[in-house]
Amino acid sequence: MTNPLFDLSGKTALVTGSSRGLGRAMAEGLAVAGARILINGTDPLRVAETVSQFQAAGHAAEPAAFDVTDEAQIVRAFDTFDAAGIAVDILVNNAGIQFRKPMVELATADWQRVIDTNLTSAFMIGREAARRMIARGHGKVINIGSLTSELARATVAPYTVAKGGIKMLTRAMAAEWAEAGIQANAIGPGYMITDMNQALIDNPSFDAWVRGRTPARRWGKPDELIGTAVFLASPASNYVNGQIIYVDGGMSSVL
Ligand code: GCO
Repeated sequence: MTNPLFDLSGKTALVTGSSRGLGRAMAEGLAVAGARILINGTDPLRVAETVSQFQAAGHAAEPAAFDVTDEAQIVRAFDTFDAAGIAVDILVNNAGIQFRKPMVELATADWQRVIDTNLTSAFMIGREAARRMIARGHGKVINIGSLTSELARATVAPYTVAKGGIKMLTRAMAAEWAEAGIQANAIGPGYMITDMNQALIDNPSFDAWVRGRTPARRWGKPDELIGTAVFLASPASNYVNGQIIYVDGGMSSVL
């Protein structure tokens, strides 16, 4: 018996970057809680394969393949949702890339690509979703930040800046949209076991640093974000706004 506070039955969630990694884990968790998932990625074939896997698992899922950095594709995607009678009740701005290089060696184009993918996309997609959520008087926006929303690490400046921006964009969304019944919040994952981090996990000294620097003494697993995602997507968080919840084993809380 699902507690109605955490029940997403009848809701539709758009999760960007949900064909793999953290986005896929959160999408699966929202589906288990009852939501229909719009699976997003840039590769239509990979999106279709993910949709098939979700449906085979008994989850309601539809494809929503578009490039989160392309404003025209975002607008077209939401127009398609409108035409199909699909209301996005929950938006999870998860899509993101990493690019590790010292700033003095960093090309501006690489800087911009990370900012566009990890931050500007959340603004553009959030704007399209909010225009419709405001009209309906309710909605949930969950932006995916990072430990680096709070703390900087050398060689990941554009990622850090983008994720710091995600924290403040979340507050800006709360400032403008809360009175319309929209709750905008963020999740700040710590060092999680993902493809993006595999090179770090495989590096013995970096692996030891993460384990030593994290009170939980381990890397996080993608499915450990599900509880926070379901909470922020559900009625349980109807009076929570502008917050970022760190799911990081305690790393951001200690020296
Ligand atoms: C890095 C990592 C981090 C993690 C995560 C930490 O190079 O330091 O990629 O950025 O992915 O974002 O919260």
